[in-house]
Amino acid sequence: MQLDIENEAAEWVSAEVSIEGPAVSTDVLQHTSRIQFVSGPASKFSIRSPDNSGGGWTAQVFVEVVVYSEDRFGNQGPAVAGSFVLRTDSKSLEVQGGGLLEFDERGEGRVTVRSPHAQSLDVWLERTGNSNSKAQQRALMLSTVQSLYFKEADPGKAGATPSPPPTTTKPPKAALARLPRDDGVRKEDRDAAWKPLADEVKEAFMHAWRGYRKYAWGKDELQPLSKKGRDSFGGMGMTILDSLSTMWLMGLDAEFEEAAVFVERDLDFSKCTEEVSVFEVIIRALGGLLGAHSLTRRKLFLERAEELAKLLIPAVSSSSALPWPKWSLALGRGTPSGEPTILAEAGSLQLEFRQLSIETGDPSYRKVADATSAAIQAAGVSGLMPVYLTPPDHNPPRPLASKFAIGALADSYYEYLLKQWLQSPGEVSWKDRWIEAMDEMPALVRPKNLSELSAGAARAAKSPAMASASAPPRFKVMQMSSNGDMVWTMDHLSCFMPGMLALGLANLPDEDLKDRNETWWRLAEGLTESCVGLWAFSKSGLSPEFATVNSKPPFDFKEVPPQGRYSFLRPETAESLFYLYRFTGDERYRRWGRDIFRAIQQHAKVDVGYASVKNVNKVPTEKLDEMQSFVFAETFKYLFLLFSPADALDLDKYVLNTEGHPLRRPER
Ligand code: DMJ
Repeated sequence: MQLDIENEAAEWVSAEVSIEGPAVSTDVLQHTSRIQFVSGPASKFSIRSPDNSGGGWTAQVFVEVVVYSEDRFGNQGPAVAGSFVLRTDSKSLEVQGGGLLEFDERGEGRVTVRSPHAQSLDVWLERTGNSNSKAQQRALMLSTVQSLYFKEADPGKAGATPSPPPTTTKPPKAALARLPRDDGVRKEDRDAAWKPLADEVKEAFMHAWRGYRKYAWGKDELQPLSKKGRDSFGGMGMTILDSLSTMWLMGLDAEFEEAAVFVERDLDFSKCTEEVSVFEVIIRALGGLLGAHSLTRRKLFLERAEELAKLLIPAVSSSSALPWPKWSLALGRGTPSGEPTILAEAGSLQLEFRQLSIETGDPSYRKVADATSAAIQAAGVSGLMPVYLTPPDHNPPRPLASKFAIGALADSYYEYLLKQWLQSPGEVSWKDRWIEAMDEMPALVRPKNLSELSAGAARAAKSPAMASASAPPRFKVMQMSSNGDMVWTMDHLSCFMPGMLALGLANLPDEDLKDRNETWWRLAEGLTESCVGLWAFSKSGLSPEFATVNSKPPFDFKEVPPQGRYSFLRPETAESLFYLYRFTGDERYRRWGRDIFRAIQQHAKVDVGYASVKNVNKVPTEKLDEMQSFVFAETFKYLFLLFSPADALDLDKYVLNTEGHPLRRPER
């Protein structure tokens, strides 16, 4: 007979076992025993020091870094075989004794360090000896990496009460339940430590901007290898329009004013004869102008936005009210193509047109947007939608047999359901439709059983140690073909989803949250890790466009097929890191953002900007002669915001369109 008894902590428990015969007269064998549950092998390390209670360590002072080993339940002390060194990414940190750590029987190892100046840096453990593979070392590094903060000596601040992690919006309850161990670092000190990186992102933006300004001013995009401009959107200076809100948020005043002069004097839609993507013009150009208006309240931007919207109205007013895919703004026509309508394109004009009505008081823009939403609804599918609908001149609109996805072709349709509600909180039907879709989302997600996960997590959240033991699985989000088969690929485009979920969780009323809170939060956390994984596991550290996923647990990434190897330096992971950091204050998200930024700096930077990359798994990277305007609008903006204090952009006051342009929300 074998008894399986599990216990979640290393402790003594009494167990009573009685074995009885079938008849009452039979002897009873009864045995009571105390059983000790011991810790398993060390699976985690935490780095602490008694000296950092006042918020960061003081520069120029020797501090002893104590590294504790923990078992998978968070119990300190399992013996650790072998010896380790403490590594750091800081060139200036003095680490005594080469950082060699030896763990005693209590699972503690010590090393003394000193920083000559204020800085934020990472430390991690590395096993000494050469019996460890690179993959093992990397896994150890990823599981042990910790950020340390050194601040300038400031006696006035010593002993100050640590403030809670930065949040401006009601944080998701489940997120708060799992906040990382409070490291006692004050919010201001954390932000100060990340400021140099925020400045580096700003400089990266400026590097690209200088290239665009010098070689492509007034053109839609810069070709950073040939140092020429190209007009991919009819020649409206798209990069300028798409960069406005980023420049304002970064405080690039002179550059912003020069761009404003372009908007006032040189922006000329009558030159745009070529048929261009209606969707892109709406989210980039109209969104860019509206974002600039929301941030500055300058009439100029609203007037030019209104002028553009008027030219776009016929393009989004087909007989079915679904938008035309391409349109000539100057000629006021589009060539009928018979191509299906893309769900994301039909569902991503509403925020911009409705914002125009809010700002101008003219209801006609909202009418157009609502008609398109009604046309999508008239297709008769709710929740998850197929990615294609009938072409715009087909009546009534119908869904076409096509895949279900959250990434390419679908993404911002879901995003705009939630965001229309944030823009107009009185209109709860948007929120309800978003919830309905999100409730169906697990069909595309693996591992599948989210409700079991949330039960485990609820148990885990009772103690911080247990919470850390139940890190969410690295969820993947795939696609499903029209016949219900899984398509085992994950798009980088779907990486906006964790941020969207977090934004929803932070804003949904309690009655909607219920059991969704824990489940969705874990989904957001686990998906974010997978998105970071898409970047981290390529040779260059840049994310491919998509990767295939193994169809069996643990559903790891499998490979990057040749068609998915390129990188446009897309923003979605940085976007989610920004939201997740904002709502949790968990520094992991900033560290991951830093890795992304470093990969961009190292492998995409060229003389006059940042180039798309042909194959993320080939180093040195071969560059492509293009720089998408969303790198200015989103990639650099989200990274900048991730490393900046929360007041750089108040999410209670603004909702960002799908191109990252902040639109003013109503006062609450
Ligand atoms: C951007 O134009 C927008 O974020 C859009 O929603 C999706 N594609 C790009 C960025 O990848």
